[in-house]
Amino acid sequence: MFSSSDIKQEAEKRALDRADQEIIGKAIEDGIETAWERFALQQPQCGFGQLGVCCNNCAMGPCRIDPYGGKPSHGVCGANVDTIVSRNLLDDLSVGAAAHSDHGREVVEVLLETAEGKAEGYRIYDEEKLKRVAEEYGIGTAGRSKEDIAKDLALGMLAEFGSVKGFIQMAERAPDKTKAIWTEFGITPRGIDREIVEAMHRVHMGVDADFVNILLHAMRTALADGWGGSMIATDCSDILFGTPKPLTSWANLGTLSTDKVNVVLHGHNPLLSEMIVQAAEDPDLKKYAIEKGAKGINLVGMCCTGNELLMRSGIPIAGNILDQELAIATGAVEAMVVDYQCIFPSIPATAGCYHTKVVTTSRKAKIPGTQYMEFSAETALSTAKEIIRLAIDNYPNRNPDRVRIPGKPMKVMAGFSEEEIRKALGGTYKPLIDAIVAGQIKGVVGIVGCNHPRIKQDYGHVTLAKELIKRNILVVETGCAAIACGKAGLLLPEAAEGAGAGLKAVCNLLGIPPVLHMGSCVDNSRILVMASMVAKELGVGIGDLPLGGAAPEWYSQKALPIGTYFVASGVYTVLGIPPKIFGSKNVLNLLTEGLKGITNSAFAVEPDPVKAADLLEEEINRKRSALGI
Ligand code: XCC
Ligand code: SF4
Repeated sequence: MFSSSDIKQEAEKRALDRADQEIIGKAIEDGIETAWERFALQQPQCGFGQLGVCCNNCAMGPCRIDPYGGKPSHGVCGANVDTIVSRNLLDDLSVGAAAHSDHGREVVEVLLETAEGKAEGYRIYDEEKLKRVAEEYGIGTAGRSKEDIAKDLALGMLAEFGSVKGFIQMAERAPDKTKAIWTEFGITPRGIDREIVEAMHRVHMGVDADFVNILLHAMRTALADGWGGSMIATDCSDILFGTPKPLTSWANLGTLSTDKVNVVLHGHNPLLSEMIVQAAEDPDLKKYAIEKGAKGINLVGMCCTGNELLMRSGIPIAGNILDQELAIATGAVEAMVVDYQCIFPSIPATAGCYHTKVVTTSRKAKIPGTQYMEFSAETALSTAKEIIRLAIDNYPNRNPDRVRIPGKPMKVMAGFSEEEIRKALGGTYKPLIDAIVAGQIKGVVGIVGCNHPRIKQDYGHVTLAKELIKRNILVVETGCAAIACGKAGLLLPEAAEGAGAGLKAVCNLLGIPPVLHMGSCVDNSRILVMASMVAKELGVGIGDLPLGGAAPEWYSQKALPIGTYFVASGVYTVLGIPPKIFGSKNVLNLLTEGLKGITNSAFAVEPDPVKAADLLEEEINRKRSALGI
C-alpha cells in the first residue's frame, strides 16, 4: 500500500508521539491492518448517520430524514428530525452510562465478596476511605470490623442501582446550588439502573417524542453515571486497592521490554489486573520466567485499566486506545489481557501475525479467536497466576528478528486523587482558591476522553493542554487524554517551564506538573468531587466556578455521559469531534446555547485545539468576572 519513502510521512500523519510513529511504520511494513486502514476504508462515512438523522429503532425503519428540509421529513411512525436526533443521542449516551456503571457494580460486588471472605487475593486496603464513605451512607463505623462496615456499604451501594429510595447518596456531595438546579429541572438522578432503563423505554417507538424532554432525561441519566456509577467505581476501587498517591513511572510503547515477558493489561476494570500485579510478584512465577530464558516479568497497562494500575501501583503505561494494535505489532508482547470496553475486536487477528496470545476474561466480553480465562472473585488470584504462566510459556515463541521496541519511555508523574491534591495544598482548597482569586491561576480545565482516527493521535490533547497551561490554566486529566500528555512529557514538574508565570510559580512551589493525571474515565468523578469541594468552600454552585471541560479526540459512547454530566453539573465543555446532532437545529441550539440558561454552561464543538483553548479561556474569564475576580 505504501512505498517505503511514504511510510515515515504516513506515520507522522497518524500520530504525534515518536514511539508510536516508529511502530506505525513497522505495522505498515509488516502489512498489519490497523484502525487507521479500516477508517480509510470506511470513507466517505454515511452523511445521514453523521448528522444523526437516521433512525433504526424499529422494524418499520430504517428511516432517514432529508437534512436539507425536504422530503422525507418524518419517519414511518411520524417522528420528526428533532425526535430522531435527540433520541439517538439519548440511546448512545445511555450505552455509555451503562458501561461505566456496570463496571462500578462489579467493583461493589467484589467489595461485598471481600467483606464476606469469599474473594481470593482481595482485602480492604483503604480503611480510612471505607469509613469516610460509610459515614456518608449513614453506616455506623465505631467499634465495628472493617469487613462488617464494608458489607453494609456494599449493600448500600448496590441499592443505588435500583430506585428504592429515589435518590443517589453520592450525588449529595454536590453543592446545594447545583442540586437546586437539578431539582428545579427535574433531573436529579433517582437510581443508576432506573435512569438507564427509563432511557431505553423512552427511545422505544412511540414513547418520548419531545426533544426537550428527551434531552433533560439524557442529563439525568448522565448525572446518574457521573455522581453514581462512576463515582462508586472510583471509591470502591480506592477502598479495595488504595487511594492513589503521587508517584513516578513511565509511558509509551518503549515501556515494553526486550528481554522480559511482556504482559499488556488492557480495558477498564482493575479487578483482575490488580490480581495480575500481585501474581507477577510470585517468586515461583519469577523463577519460572527465568527458566524460560527471560530476565523477568514486565507488566504494562493500556487504556483505563492501565490508568488504574499506573495511578495506584506505578505500573508503566504503554499507550492509549490506538496503541492496542501497535503494542502487538512490536512483536514483543507475550500476552494481552483484556477485560472490557475499548477492546478492538480486531486484536486476535493482529496477534495472529505474531506470537501474542490475547486473553479475554469477562463473561460479558468474549472475542472469537482469543483464549478465554474466566475471571471471578473467588478464584481471581489463581486465574491471574495462570495467565502469567501462559504468558511465560509463550516467551520462547517470540521471534527476536521481528521485534522492534521504540526508543526510550517518557517519565510521568501520576496519582493525583482528589484527596492527594487537597493534601498537597495543606488540607483545604483555600490555597488554590487564593491563587485563582489572585489570578496566578485563572481557572481549571479537565481534558478527558479518547483518541479518534480522524485526528492525529494525541495532537488534540497535547496541543490543547499546552495552550491552556501557557494561559495559566491548570489542567487535570483522565483517560486516554492523560496518557497522551504522559507520552508528550506534560505530566512532569519540568513541564511547568511551558506554563505561564503564575501557574509555573505554583507548580514549582508544590513540585507538581501543570497537567495532573487524575485517573481513568470513571475517575472523572474525582474532578466532580474536587469541583464540588471548591464550590462549597466558596458557597457557590459548580456552574459559578472558572472551570472548563474538553474532549478533543473522543470516540466512545461513554464520552457522551461524561460531557453531559460535566455540563449538567455546570462545567462548559468543548468537544473536538462533532456529536451526531447537527441534523437538528433545535437539538444543537439547546445543547450549545439553551442550556446556559439552566446550568450556566453548555457544549461547544471546536475541532481546532487552539481555538478550543480560546473558547475555554473566554468562558473562564466570563465566570471570573461574574464572581468579581
Ligand atoms: Fe476508551 Fe477509557 Fe476513551 Fe480511552 S478514554 S478510548 S473510553 S480507554 Ni476513557
Ligand atoms: Fe422509523 Fe419511527 Fe421506527 Fe424510527 S421509530 S425506525 S423513525 S418508524
